[in-house]
Amino acid sequence: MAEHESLEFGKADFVLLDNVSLEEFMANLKLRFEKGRIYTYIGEVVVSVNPYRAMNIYGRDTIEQYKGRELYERPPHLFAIADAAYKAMKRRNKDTCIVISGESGAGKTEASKYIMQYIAAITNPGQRAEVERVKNMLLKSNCVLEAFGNAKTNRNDNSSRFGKYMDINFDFKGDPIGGHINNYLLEKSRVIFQQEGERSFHSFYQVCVSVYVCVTRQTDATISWYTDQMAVADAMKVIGFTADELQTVYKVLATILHLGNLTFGVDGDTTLIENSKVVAVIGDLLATKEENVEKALLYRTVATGRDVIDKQHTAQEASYGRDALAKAMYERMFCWIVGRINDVIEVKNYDAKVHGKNTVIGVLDIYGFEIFQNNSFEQFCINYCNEKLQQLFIQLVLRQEQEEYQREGIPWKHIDFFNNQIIVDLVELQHKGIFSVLDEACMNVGKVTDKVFLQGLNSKLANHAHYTSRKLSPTDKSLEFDRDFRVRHYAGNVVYSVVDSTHTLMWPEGKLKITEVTKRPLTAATIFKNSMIALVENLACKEPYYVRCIKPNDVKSPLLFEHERCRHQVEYLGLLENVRVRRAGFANRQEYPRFLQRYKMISEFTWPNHDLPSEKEAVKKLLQGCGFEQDVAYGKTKVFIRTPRTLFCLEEQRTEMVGRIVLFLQKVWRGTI
Ligand code: AOV
Ligand code: MG
Repeated sequence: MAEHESLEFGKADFVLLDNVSLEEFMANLKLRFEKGRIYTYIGEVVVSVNPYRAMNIYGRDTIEQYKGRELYERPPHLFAIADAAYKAMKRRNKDTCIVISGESGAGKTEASKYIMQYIAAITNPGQRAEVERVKNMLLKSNCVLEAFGNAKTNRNDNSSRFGKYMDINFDFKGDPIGGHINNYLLEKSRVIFQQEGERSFHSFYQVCVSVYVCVTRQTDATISWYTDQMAVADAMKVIGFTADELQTVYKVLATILHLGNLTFGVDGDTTLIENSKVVAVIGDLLATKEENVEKALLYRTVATGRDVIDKQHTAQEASYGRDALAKAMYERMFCWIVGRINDVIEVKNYDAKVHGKNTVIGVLDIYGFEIFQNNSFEQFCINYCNEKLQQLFIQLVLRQEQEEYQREGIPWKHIDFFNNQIIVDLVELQHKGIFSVLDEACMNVGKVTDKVFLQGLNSKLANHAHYTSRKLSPTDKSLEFDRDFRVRHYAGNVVYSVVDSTHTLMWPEGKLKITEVTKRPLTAATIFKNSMIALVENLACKEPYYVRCIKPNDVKSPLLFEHERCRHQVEYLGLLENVRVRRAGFANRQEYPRFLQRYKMISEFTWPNHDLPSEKEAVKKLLQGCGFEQDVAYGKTKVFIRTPRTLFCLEEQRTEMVGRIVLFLQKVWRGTI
C-alpha cells in the first residue's frame, strides 16, 4: 500500500478506500486521472487509465526512483510492477510474467513498451557488449512488428492486429541474454478489406510513401510515414535482415498492392483477367512468368479419383482466390519476420550447468476486446482471447486467493464474482462449442457452409444463456436471419456475422498436397484455440503480475473521463471484486519454517533457538512480542500478514539485528570480547 502520496491525489491503492463501493472506486479513479495520476494499485495489480497525452513520468530519473525499491515505497507506476517481477525473477529464481489487459485503445501496447524499456534500463550495469546487443534487438523488434502488425482502426490509431507474447531470458546475473516472441492470429483480412474510417497495416503506407518521396522529392505532407519507414528499415537492419531480404519484403508488399488492382471478367465460357498489364508487373515482382501468375489466378487443381486436373474458376471464385492469395502472402511474410527475429534473439551458448538457471520474464500484449460495426471470425477470436485472459485473472487472483484461505482455515467471507468460464466453454468446448460447430461446417467443403454453420449453432446452443440468434429470438430486429448470432461476452454483447467465416477458415494451414484428399488440415479456428490454451497454460505456471488498462473516452481526449464508459470497464474487469478479495485478504503469507528462518533473530523467544512445541507456536510468540498480533492470522501451514507495513517493519528489524550480530561476531573473532 503506497502511503506516501498526498491525499489530494486520492488513494494510491484502492484497498485504502473508506468504503469499497462502486461510487467510491469511481470517484477515486476520476480524481486521480484528473490530477494526472494515471496509475493506482489494487495490492500488486496496477490499474492504468490512458492519459492520451505525453506524460513526463518515464524518464531516466523516474527509472532511478523505482530501481530496486519495494512496491509500496513509491507512487504507483508500471515501473514498480516491472521491478517486482524482476526482483522475483532475480532473488527467488522465479519465472514471472506481466499480463496486460484491457479493451482496444486502453494503453496495453504502450504499457508493454515502457515495461520493456524499464527492464532494459535497469539491467547490465557492467555494460557487457553482448547483453547490450540483445537488449537493443529486443527493443527494436517492437518497431518492426508494429509496422507490419498494427493498423489504424476506429478504436485505436495504432491498434495491434496480432497477439504478442514475448519472453525475455535472463542469466544468473539478472541480465537479458535473449528472448522469444510468440505471435497469435494476425487479422489478415485487413489486407483486402477495411471498414469505413480504418486502414490496412502501417507497412503498406510506409512503403508507398517512400516510393512517392523518392520519385517526387516531396516530404512535407507525408513526412511521418516516411520517417517511420526509415526507422523500420533501420531496425530491420540492426536485427540482421539483409538488404536482399528487405527487398523481398518490399516486393511482397508491392505484389499484394497490385493484386488488389486485378479484376476478372468473362468471355463466353472463359474467365479472364481484365488488366493484364498488372499481371506482368506481378510476374516481375515475383520473378516468375506471366503465364504462371495467370494460371495460379484462373485455375484450381482438383483431385478426381486418381486424376489430378486443372479446373477453371468462375470470375467470382477467381476474386476469392486473389484475396486469399493476398492474405496468405501477407500472413506468411509476417510469420517469417517473427521467425527471423526469433532466430536472432534466441538464447545461444547458455549452459545451465555452468551458469545456473536461465529465468524468464514474459510480457503479454494482445489485441483488446473490440466491437465493430461488422464483426466476423477475427473479432470472434480476439474476443475469445480476452475471455481466456479474464478467466486466468479470475483463477489466479480471485479464486485461488479464496481457496487458499479456506484450505488454511482462515476465517473468510466468500466474495461473489461473475465467472466467465461459461463463455469460455461456449466457445471452446469439444463437440458443443462454437469452434467445434464451425469445424464441422468446414468439413462440407462446397456446400452452403455459412448457413450450415448457423443452423448447427442454433441447434446445439439454443438454451445457452450467452448465445442467441434471430431464429431463437425472432423479435430481435438487430439480428439478421441466416447471417448473425450474438454472444454475451463478459465485456459486452457482440453480434457476429457468419458470412464468409467458413470461407476464411478453409485456407489450409501448412503444406497440403492436393492428392492428400483424406487428410484434413487443422482449421484456423482449431489452431487458434490450441494456441490460446497453450498460452494460458504457459502463463499459469509463472508468477503473474497484472496491468489492467482502462480507456477513459472514445474520442482520444486527455481531459474527458466518461463516467459510464469507465464504470462499465471497472465492472467487467472485476476490479471491485479484486479490491474486496484483497482487502479481506492478506498482503503476504509465508510457511512457518521459512518465516522463522528469516526473522528468528528479532525475538528473544526464538533466537538462536526456541523451546516451543511447534514452529507455528514459535512464530506466534515472535509476532506477539513485536506487537503485530492484530495484523496477522495463523493458518494451518502459513502465517498471513495483512498489511505490507508490518512486513516492512519486520524487514527493518531484521536488517538491524543482522548488522548487530555481524558486529558481535567480528568482535568475538578479533578477541575483543
Ligand atoms: P492498446 O494496445 O490497448 O489497444 P495502445 O497502447 O496502442 O492501446 O494505446 C492507444 C493510444 O493511446 C496510443 O497510441 C497513445 O496515443 C495513447 N496512450 C496509451 N498509453 C499512453 C501513455 N501511457 N502515455 C501517453 N499516451 C498513451 V489494441 O492494440 O487496439 O487492443 O488492439
Ligand atoms: Mg495494442
